[in-house]
Amino acid sequence: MAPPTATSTEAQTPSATLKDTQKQTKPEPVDSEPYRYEHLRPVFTQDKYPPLTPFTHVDPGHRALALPDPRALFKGPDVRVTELTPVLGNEVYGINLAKLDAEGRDQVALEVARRGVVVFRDQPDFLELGAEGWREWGRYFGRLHIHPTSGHPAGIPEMHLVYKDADNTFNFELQDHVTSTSWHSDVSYELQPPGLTTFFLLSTPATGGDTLFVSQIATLKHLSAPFVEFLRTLKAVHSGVPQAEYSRAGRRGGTVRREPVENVHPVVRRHPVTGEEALYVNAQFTKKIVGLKREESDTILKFLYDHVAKNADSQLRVKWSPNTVVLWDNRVTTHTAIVDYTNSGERRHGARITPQAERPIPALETLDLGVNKLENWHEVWA
Ligand SMILES: O=C(O)CCC(=O)C(=O)O
Ligand SMILES: [Fe+2]
Repeated sequence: MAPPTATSTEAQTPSATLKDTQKQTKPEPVDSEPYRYEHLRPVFTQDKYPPLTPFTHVDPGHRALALPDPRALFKGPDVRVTELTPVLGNEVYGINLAKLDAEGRDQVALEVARRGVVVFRDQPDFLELGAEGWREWGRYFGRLHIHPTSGHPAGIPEMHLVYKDADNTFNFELQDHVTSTSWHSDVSYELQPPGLTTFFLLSTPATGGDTLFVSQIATLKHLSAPFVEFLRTLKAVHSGVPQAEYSRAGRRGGTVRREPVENVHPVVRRHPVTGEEALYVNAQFTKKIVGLKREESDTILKFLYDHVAKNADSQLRVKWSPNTVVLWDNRVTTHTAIVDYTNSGERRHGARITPQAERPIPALETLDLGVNKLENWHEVWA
């Protein structure tokens, strides 16, 4: 028997789809209140800074190792710690970051090194610290980095901002890309890139705007022993040039505060405190494996970037809620923003404090990073 057919009336006037209904009922974003963090919106001053100079980094995580219990802070009676995935990330309730003494901060540094990412909930005091408090917090963990191109709040150049609302986008320009995903380790082009990094949202969309992390210790562990052995022998160029050119082209406020640099880092680095080995290349800043032919370098880097992007079993997606402060270790993780809240017109306003750490330590002790760091890689690349 033939299946029942729709009547001609039904065929001509289909009922409204769910999408149509949502179009009619979706509320307009309302932002009538004065914005509480107006003074922390990004400015793009034309200040100029000299090149960064080398310094000796002493990692506070080392000091925690000398304590009778290096994790005592996380075992307090009111503290709740949840491992968010087996390989990466803890969520912590019951510790007030703004009130920690030196021993507490040292233990935080060690915990972030151990777990890659630590999500501290309920931190209203931290959000209210203000410029001096945030600087003092960051300086405890290393020399504060001033970003060469990004926006910062007026008078606080040590604070890198991400900002998006219905009318403005700084740092999240999708342009002609099919996704906002852009895996990176922050400013890895510096000779001494960041270690423990602090990030918090001053304004959080109701849903969306999560941050995605990957453990580069875990991604490395997924690779075969002979391949890892080969990777340990390699070093790669990380470049700040495209980022500076992007600004010089008139975008993101057109700011280039410091001339861009390129530095060579080991493809596999060793964490100075935990001793763990981590893959240290990222799609945003790593340009070339030194000494390989262009096609060899491109193929290996593409494989590694795909591996990182696809490895859900090494990833963690952090959902933001108001008063959350997230600390990550840029030496052993990479991350990407997720810009999926564009239709709501909601504001997302994030602030990062970025202490620099040691020059990356090669996992292979004998790997020579070179005095002439760039080894004419441009000649090969051009
Ligand atoms: O907005 C985010 O979720 C991450 C932004 C980011 O990558 C950064 O500030 O380092
Ligand atoms: Fe970042």
